[in-house]
Amino acid sequence: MYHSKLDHFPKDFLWGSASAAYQIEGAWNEDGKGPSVWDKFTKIPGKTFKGTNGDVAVDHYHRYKEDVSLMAEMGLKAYRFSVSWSRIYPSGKGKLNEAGIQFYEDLIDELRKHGIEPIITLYHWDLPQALQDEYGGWESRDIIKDFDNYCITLFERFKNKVKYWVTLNEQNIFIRLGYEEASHPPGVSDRKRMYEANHIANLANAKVIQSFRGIIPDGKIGPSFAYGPAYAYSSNPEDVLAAENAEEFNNHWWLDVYCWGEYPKVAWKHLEQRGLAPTIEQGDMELLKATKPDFMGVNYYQTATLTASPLDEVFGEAKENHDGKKGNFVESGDAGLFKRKRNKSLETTNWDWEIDPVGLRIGLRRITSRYGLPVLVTENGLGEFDKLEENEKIHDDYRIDFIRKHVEQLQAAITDGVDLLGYCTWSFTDLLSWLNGYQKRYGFVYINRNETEEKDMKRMKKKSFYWYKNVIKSNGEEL
Ligand code: BGP
Repeated sequence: MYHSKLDHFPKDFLWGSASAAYQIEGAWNEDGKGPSVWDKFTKIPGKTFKGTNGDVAVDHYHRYKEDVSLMAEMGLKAYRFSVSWSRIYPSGKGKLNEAGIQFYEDLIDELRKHGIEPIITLYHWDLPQALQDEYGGWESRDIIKDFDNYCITLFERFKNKVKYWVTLNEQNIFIRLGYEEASHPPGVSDRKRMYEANHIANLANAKVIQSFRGIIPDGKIGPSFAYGPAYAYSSNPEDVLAAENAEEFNNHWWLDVYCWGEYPKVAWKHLEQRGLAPTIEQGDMELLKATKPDFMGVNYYQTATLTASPLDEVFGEAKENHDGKKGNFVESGDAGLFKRKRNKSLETTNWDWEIDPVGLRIGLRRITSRYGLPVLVTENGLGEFDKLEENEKIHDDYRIDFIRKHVEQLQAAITDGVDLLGYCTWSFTDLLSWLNGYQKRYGFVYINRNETEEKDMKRMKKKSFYWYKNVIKSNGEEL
């Protein structure tokens, strides 16, 4: 669809940026914080790039005022950050750690002081280790009440200060990588357990939305979903069907539950026949049906292009690119359903992620057509090597180009009819990439550290900082 004239971005559009506690805060054991599953997992040899962890990260815990003042200088309208559950409840439940919650209150006040809208993510993967040890974390229904209690604590404390809330960050990623691919904690590879844990996470998500309604009736809440819209590799109907399979199993499997309280029929039948469908207890579906998010949070990085896969297909071991050496793509998939192919129309980053701005528009439109909900882009950005040049200059024109092309597609999507609340880039400062160390940089602000040396962690504004500042100032008119 081409438009002869584009709509303007809405006046109150949330031009933002995002982060996650474990990736920026550091202070992993300070002021009463308990350990999280990531504190433990990253210490197991061979799990992360060069053994990196978030013990110190980019020291945001001690430098948050400096970071917020940079946000203010940029004119940021919104900042999405996550709360570390084990700072609030060091053992996941029980006694509240006042120093932990105070840190977030101070951060929120600092943001508000500068007119920046806080968007809180309640869970960005750093589960209290105590709950993993006690009952297996997401594999036990006990987590539903503990997560609810932790969220209620935050709702009560910040109900007059925070309007926008994100429940679970990328449930589809932390569940799949944690329970199928074993590359995230708890490092399990068992599909049955994955689908069970996922169902429990769905229930926890629904439960906190229910609690939220009673405490912050005029607030807005929704999950952040890692949406990779599926394309058919060719116009061969078998490939089109493969792409539909991928939408069903990789996307609707989560989105339908969030928005409609239902599992998609085709995927359910397939999993049930294989003994993989989750256990549904009395009252589960009623709870899922009773809650609906106010918006769909979308983390968008790339699309997926699929071809048909026969039942007896055997896939080579998927080798992930964690070192930024291009060309590691291995075809992977689900035998009988789909196989992922390289999309020949798209360029890739050095980490082999396909760059596809139009895919963002397609994803936003699919959500709008299927669910009719407003959308908040909660993450989008480019992880690249950056070069610190003379006089502390970082010429990240490739990042500007990436974000510009995505923002153009946002405007096209708005013109198409998508109700878009805002756009949070990933990320504001450079930070720790879970499995890729510090060299895969995403920020507008360079942090002077690398995998092996913490250095002075000086904050330096990249070229993209000034560019995004002007995008915000012109409300998206000057790209
Ligand atoms: C998303 C996560 C973020 C962030 C981002 C970039 O999946 O929600 O926390 O890490 O991806 O990913 P990576 O760090 O692997 O490049």
